[in-house]
Amino acid sequence: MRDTANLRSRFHARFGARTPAPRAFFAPGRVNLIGEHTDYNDGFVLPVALELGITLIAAPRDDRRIRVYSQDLDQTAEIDLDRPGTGNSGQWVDYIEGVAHMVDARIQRIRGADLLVAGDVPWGAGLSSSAALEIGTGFALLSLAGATVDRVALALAGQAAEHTFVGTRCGIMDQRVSACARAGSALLVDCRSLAAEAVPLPSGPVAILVTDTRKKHALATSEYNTRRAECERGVALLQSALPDIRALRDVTEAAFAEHASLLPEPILRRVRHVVTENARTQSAADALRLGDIAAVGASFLASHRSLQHDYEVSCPELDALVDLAVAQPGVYGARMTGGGFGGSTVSLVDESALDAVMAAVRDAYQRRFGVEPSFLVTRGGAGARELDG
Ligand code: GAF
Repeated sequence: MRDTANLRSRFHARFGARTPAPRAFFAPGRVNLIGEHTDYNDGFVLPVALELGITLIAAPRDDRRIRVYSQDLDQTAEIDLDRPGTGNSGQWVDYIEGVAHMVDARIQRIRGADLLVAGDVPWGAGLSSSAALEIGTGFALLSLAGATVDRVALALAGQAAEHTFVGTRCGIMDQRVSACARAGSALLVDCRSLAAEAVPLPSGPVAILVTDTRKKHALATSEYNTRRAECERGVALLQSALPDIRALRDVTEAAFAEHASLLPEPILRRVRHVVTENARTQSAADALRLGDIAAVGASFLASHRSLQHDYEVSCPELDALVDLAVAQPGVYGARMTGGGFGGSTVSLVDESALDAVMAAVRDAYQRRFGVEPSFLVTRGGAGARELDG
């Protein structure tokens, strides 16, 4: 249970007592099971929301100012909704400023608020603390304005904030799952139509183990935007033979094999990753529906190799965690999760083997990199919501 009583008293200490009492909101981080770097190619993704995320204590104001206190950083910031924000300060407040302006401009005019934010999802671990901050803030501001939150519109506002106020041309996956996840399920999202289906996670003795390299994801923004541009270049080159394609989502594995000669390196490998990852994601979702965990696990490892060699977004720490995990008895598969260049891996592990797997991975990783990885197990959390007092 989140200690909202404690957070409320910290809110009072910072902003003064309020009547009516401030409200508490929560939005989760995520771990992606499979479908990496497919979202901005109009493809498929299969993320799971974590039980961890960002909690906000929020009270409305009579003006259009947002005052926000980050408990984790012990920093305060102020935003004026009537002044165009610029963002791109490289600070946490960019996410808040961005989503507040985007919600205000695109969904509904909102009023000012005093906010306290506190997170329990680690920053820089590739688990979407930033999307949780965007979605939690947007959800709180819309709720204070009396709106019934349109969760897909909120996810799009969060994505737009990240493009304009942060400078990452991200896809929709992180915001979509933080806004819309169902507890105990993965969310299969078609990132073109934005339609989503909750796919129940195995109820049997299989755990989703997240392992943090403790290497903060470096190069993430610049390399991320480069990959996205490479995919767009791939589409433009393939359109000379396939004029009807709009995105790499439209390229089948057969069409890719037929027209691969149109693509120079490294575009060829970038496109191959996206085309094969899209196919893997859909078959992994089918396997998950059937409870075929061995097949899901096999697709994890194929995904990782493709991200490692074709998309080139892995790093030695992520590769080591994957190789160490899949060498252990009871592990069905492992892969890097999220944007890459650091962050975390996700593994499917027999519950009875969990302790032994974590001990073996911890020891070997620490010997090699001089730092202990950290672990968490998720059963799939729910999307953004208001918390009871
Ligand atoms: C980051 C982005 F924010 C997502 O949109 C997605 O592209 C992911 O990297 C890679 O799959 O988390």
